[in-house]
Amino acid sequence: MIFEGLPTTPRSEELVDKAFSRASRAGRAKRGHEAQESMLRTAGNVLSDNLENVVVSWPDFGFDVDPFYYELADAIIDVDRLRQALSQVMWASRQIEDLRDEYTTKIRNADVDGARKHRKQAFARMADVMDQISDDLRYIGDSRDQLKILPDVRPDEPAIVVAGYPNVGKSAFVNRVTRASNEIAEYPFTTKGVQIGHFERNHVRYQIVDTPGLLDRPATSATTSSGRR
Ligand SMILES: Nc1nc2c(ncn2[C@@H]2O[C@H](COP(=O)(O)OP(=O)(O)OP(=O)(O)O)[C@@H](O)[C@H]2O)c(=O)[nH]1
Ligand SMILES: [Mg+2]
Repeated sequence: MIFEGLPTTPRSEELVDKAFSRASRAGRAKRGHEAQESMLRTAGNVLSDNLENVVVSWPDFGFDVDPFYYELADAIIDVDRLRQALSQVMWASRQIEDLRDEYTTKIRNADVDGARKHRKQAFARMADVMDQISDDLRYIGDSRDQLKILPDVRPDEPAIVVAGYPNVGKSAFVNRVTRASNEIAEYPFTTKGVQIGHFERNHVRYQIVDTPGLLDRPATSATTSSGRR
């Protein structure tokens, strides 16, 4: 499934902590200008690399995402908002690289005291960029957590959806025609999520989808019903 392998998304503060602590370790190994430059490059690289990794771990919604998964994702999260967040994070990654390069030059052209001031100013500006994308990173992380658990439906294979009233034997039927062992019980609302099984007939692979029982009333009253036939 296209969203299955998405890695966890770091938070802004988490990345800033990681970048600045790596930077101070790098700085301790050196003296004077070299220490400041090394700190700056380390922090800049950690931030820009991690941000870029967040963005490239996602498929391109314009090209790589099948319309089925695009619509499914859009029913759960706001795909436009997600794409905006991803482009903001890419922007931030570039912005931090620019700051790294701009301040590297400044450090090289300054005296030792000035070099330290420039490095501090660069860190403050990087932290500011990270602050500006903290909501975007959070939105990307939440989206990832929700999309990652979508069922593995192949848009190019025929699918049969078994839907109906609770406790009528949907799961029992799906288990009989596939090798699935979905939970079967003598009370309603046994099946909670969507389960996918497969069978083959005349060399065609079919997907068969077991679903939770449906009632023609809202789910809130369904879950409070007594559960006896
Ligand atoms: N007599 C009889 N009982 C069946 C048959 N199929 C299923 N059952 C029983 O009906 C009960 C419900 O079966 P499930 O397969 O869990 O029903 P379901 O539609 O998946 O139920 P939910 O997931 O809760 O909506 C179980 O006790 C099954 O053993 C059948 O063909 N005949
Ligand atoms: Mg069931």
